[in-house]
Amino acid sequence: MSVPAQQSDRTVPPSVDAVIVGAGFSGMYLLHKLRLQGLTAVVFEAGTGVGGTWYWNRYPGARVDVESLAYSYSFSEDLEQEYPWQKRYPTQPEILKYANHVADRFDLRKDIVFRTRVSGATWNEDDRTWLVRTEHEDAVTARFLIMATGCLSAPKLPEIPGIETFKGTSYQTSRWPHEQVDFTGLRVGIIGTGSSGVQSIPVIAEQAAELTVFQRTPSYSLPARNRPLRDDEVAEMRANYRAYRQQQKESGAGVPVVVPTKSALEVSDAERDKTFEEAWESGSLVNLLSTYTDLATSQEANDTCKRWIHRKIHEIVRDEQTADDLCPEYPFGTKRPCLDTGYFETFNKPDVHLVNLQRTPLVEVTEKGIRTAEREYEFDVIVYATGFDAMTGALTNVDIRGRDGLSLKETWSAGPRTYLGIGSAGFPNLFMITGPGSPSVLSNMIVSIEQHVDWVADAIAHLDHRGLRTIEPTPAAQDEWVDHVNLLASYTLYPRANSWYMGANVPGKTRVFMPYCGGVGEYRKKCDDVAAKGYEGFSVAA
Ligand code: NA7
Repeated sequence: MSVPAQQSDRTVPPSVDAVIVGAGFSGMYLLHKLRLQGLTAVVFEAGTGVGGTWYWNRYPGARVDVESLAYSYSFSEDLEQEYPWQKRYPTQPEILKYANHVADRFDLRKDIVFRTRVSGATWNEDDRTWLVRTEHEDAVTARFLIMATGCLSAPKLPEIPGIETFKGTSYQTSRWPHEQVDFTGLRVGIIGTGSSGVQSIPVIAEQAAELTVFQRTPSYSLPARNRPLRDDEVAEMRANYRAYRQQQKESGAGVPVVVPTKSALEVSDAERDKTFEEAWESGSLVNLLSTYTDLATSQEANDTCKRWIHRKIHEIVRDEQTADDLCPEYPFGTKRPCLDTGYFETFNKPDVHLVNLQRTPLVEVTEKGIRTAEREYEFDVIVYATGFDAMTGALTNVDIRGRDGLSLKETWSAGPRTYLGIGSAGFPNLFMITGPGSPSVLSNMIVSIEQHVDWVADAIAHLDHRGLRTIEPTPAAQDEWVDHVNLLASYTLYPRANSWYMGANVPGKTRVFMPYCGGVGEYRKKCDDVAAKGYEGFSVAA
């Protein structure tokens, strides 16, 4: 693995065609794609290396839950054919290695300015450019501003008093140190049981003398059944990659599955149990989510799956009360389900304890540890696995000012408003990669990223070929799209859970379902159709 560039000479060009914010999987592919189109671009990246999510989330056990052969770029057949994925579900270091490989292979680093956070951007109507500012006082003029900032990149600490008073060591999963953290012999408390908690808890429990898990909402989780990839399956995928990529593009979640044809309510209990068991054994989230046509839309159908998973949890976890506490009540799939390696089993260890915060609420962090309504727990280490200001946080944290000084943050105060999750009215030549209103987090992110990057690059080419200078959603098209996204969500059970999809994990954030839930295949058709009709719904001007 190459060492991420430590730029000694920070070269920031005064003017480029495109400023790209973020050097994760979106930013890297964007840079490559725009360069191929003959455009100049600079990427600003807050970290010291590429990889985005996979650069920051270094917590123990961090792992992707889409299979490596599917969670990888498709834009280069050579890359596809040569990259030696080893595991079905790679760990964070393995994915970061891939990101670094891509950066080297396509010589990306020379146009990436590391350790530099973009602080603001202002649209200048006179010369129709963005003026982009960074925390280091850089100022760059660009025709296009492209936010490749990721959906889960603005971390969220819990809103609990006293965090700063704790005298032990604190870690946040999404800002984990680059050095190895050793928990051996330590008393550890962890707050949060989303994916980051579910993945890290079994690993921390291996080392810690005692681990106490503070759970506000339990997660649905399936065993990942990770394993080394076999040579024959890699060879088969490589031989069929083009057809597979096409299936990904046409699928619901960017991962091809057998499309269900039956309602969960029209089959016998025995048949349903068998189907759920097979999906559970397969170690694939999408397999379980796609067992029946109506798991996402019918409470009754969903309840069958919920009850089945509750049974599984009770089979694994020996202590009855702990098992009860680990069983989620919201509909399966309406908060992001997890893939785990020994998560529920970890609660059978004598030195692992679960505190159900719904019964005994968290009161404060103290000098010594954590106090709940019942008692104080003493720790050497507290781990915050408390998630993100998802989907909008990384966008609204940058002071983006569009036409007439319009603030993106203020415009979105009652929930994000976009057209296709790509642009927002009042913000010309601003593009978002996997923005709210697109399938994004409900899909294999790399499939959605590539689709957006290709679409944005094509839109820029469309303008350039015609001597046009600006593109911006019309308010009418945006309103219609927002209504459509909301309507689709209203047909589902998603709004019934307090999830980060709904912004419900951030106090004060408007509760609205942010991703487009119609599937990546349908969504792609819509985007292609918009482009084919000369960017219908956008005003395009000279
Ligand atoms: P998540 O899934 O948002 O999980 C955060 C967890 O932290 C979740 O269990 C929260 O409970 C909990 N949390 C947050 N604030 C508090 C407070 N104040 N008190 C107690 N508990 C709290 O983030 P992750 O990093 O685990 O995963 C993010 C995504 O990464 C994941 O969905 C995958 O797509 C990969 P809550 O559920 O809000 O009650």
